[in-house]
Amino acid sequence: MRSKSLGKLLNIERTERGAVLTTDFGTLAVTFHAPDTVRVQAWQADTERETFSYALADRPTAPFTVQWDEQAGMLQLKSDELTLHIHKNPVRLQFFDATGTLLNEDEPAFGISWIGHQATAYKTLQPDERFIGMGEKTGNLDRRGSGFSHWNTDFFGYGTESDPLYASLPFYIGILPRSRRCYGIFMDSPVKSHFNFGASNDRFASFTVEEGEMNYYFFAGTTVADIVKAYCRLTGTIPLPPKWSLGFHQSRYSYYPHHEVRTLAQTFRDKQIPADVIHLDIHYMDRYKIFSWDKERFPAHRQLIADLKNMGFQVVVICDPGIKVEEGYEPHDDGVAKDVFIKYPDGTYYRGQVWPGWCYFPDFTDEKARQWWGEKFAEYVQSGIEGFWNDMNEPATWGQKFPDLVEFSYEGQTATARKARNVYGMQMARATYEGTKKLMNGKRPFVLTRAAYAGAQRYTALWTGDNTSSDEHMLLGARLVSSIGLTGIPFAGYDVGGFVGEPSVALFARWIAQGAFAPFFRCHTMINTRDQEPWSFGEEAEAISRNYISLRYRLMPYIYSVFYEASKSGLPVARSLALDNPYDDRVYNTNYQNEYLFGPGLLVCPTESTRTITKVFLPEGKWYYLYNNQPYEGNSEVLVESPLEFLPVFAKAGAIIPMQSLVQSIREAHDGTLYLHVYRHNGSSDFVFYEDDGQSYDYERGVYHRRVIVYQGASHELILEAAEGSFASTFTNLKLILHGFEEEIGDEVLLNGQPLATADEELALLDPLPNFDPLGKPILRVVQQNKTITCPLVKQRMVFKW
Ligand code: NBV
Repeated sequence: MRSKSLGKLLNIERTERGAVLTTDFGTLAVTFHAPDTVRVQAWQADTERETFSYALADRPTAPFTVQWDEQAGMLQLKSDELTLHIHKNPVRLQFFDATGTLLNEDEPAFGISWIGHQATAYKTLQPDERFIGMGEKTGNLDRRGSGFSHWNTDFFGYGTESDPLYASLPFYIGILPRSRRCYGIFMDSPVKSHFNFGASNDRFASFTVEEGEMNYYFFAGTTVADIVKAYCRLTGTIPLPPKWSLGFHQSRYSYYPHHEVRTLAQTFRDKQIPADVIHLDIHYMDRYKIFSWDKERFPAHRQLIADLKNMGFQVVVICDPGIKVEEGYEPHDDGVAKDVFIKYPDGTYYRGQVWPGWCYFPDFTDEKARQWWGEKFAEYVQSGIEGFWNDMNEPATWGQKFPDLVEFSYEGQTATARKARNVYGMQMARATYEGTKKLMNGKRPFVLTRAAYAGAQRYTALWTGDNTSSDEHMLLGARLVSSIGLTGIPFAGYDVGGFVGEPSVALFARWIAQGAFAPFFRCHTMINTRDQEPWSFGEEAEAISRNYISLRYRLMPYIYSVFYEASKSGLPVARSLALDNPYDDRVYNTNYQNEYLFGPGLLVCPTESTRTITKVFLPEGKWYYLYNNQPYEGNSEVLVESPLEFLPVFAKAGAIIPMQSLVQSIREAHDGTLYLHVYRHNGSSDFVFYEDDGQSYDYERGVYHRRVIVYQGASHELILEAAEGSFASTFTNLKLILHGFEEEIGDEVLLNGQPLATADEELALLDPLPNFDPLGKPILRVVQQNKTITCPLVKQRMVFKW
């Protein structure tokens, strides 16, 4: 069998915003989806065409026009942001931006080719071209020279180069350092796919779908952020999560019986280590049967959950998709009666083995089954549970050989596992989200998933599965979460401390510090491992854990605002440095590739537990070492001390970081003061501060408090624009903390023209640790010296000038 590519143009049919081109081998359709987005589809006469995609968010686009210009050898389609050249013989594509700069082109010889039913788009590899994204993929930040497959896989104890893992997010961003341009490509097919970024070849980057239509979206944008946003316009953004889910989560496989759980909760409170969530893994169930409780281990689960709530804890329960084949077990009997399980082509139910034994599997690609699944959560919801952890949804079965011929409804179109597998987990998360949302009377559910496909962000957060307790995995986790963020899922995290194996004291302490700056922050570990709570590794690790978890809680106004931004635009919470500095080689240096911005203002530099001095890369601009305000010029590589008690973190000059007083859980009231940290710079910066009740959907009706904060460095002005929305802020006082000015600000500043006294204050973001070193090792200076201004916080515009 030989490969064959799209052939000579035979016929062009003009469509509303594109064209359908028939060639002597295969058909191509191009459609402008938005001014910066072109959809490309290619098929052969016997290809099964797509009629819908689970990835798309169906957001309408504003009207726009596409110019059509047909010439002898070429057809040109042009919007304000993107120009497409379609060469006629053979049919090949070139994409240009608004300035006429080439962004991407088909490999001239291969274009879109088929080998049998397998379709591949070949793109000319450009000199120095880099590739980022691809979601939950191991390896380096720059994907050049690597290849990946998308096939959701339960990979216990995966390695730092293993592929594929649990989630399929087939979207990447091409970076062209020579022309300083970038573009994005999302191949929207859940069928098993393969991406090659110049692996084992120096000629092309390619993406392959094993069968069905070649279907991809091309995005043009001036910045990487534009491209991520364009991808999220297409595939959707997160709903605002319940605020408690941004707190600290403690998990293990598994906490039981009930008194263990109570002791766990009480220990957090006794030790004054903030926490909001306890996860119950599979042992809470009666012999692993979903929607049941083990009555011996949890004889009064409703009481337990209510008591935990009174202590400020939410309970998240694990939910596996397998329904035990057992007559008399309600979900089994009801599922059979309602016919919601996936089947073999002969109409008999598929059975696979997982925790409960032989199981049937709900067909989450069927509306009826999603509905059925969603309703099954009634008991959990009545018990007070608001968080649902979807595991094993690749789907995973013992033997890991899910038969290809098993059939799924696929919204009435019938598809085998070859097509449905990669969307199964996402549709489980959707069924869980939609079902529990309906049951929760206007409260926001929290859903966490292991398996995902593009667009899953609309329903769920994601964690990176069964990692391992090692420094490499800790650093990989930072990279995975940044990469998942680039592909539309901002709410992501890893098992802090590692799932498989046991961390050293130092590794645990370091990991928890890093995890405090992960969008989803949870400690979790495997069955039969040693305890892995913040106090399980001795006093020093406990003090470090307390410090970093507390810092996260104090940062909550900032973190929640950053999540708000993610919910609006799709911008990640943990932002690879490639987002703002795509053309700087140092970003991709393997020594620096784990660094990221947590929100717009904090630079986090993950480093091994054993490294007491770390070389970090500081991008363009100016940076302040978080703990003591020490300024650093950016565009530099610097050595910083990194003893365990200090993870290197820097605030960006111009950063505006709202903080609050320390609380032990999200629902505990803070002291009413908004601590607004502003880091000196000469330029202009802004931040959107956002608040709402943190738990309902009332914000959709305007019940929120949103205010733009602008800092004009050159004119020494800080402007809090008038607050929008009908939510009354929980903050009534404002304390401005001006970093980097020292004595330059006098005794007074002006607020709306009226003088206001300043103060000189010392501030510590971390508590000093007891000195654990018998030799009295030097501890870094952790105290910042700042100018502060305190005043009532009002809704009206507030202009500070100094
Ligand atoms: O439910 C047990 C585990 C869970 O703790 C883990 O987080 C999942 O990734 N689960 C996998 C089942 C298999 C464990 C070997």
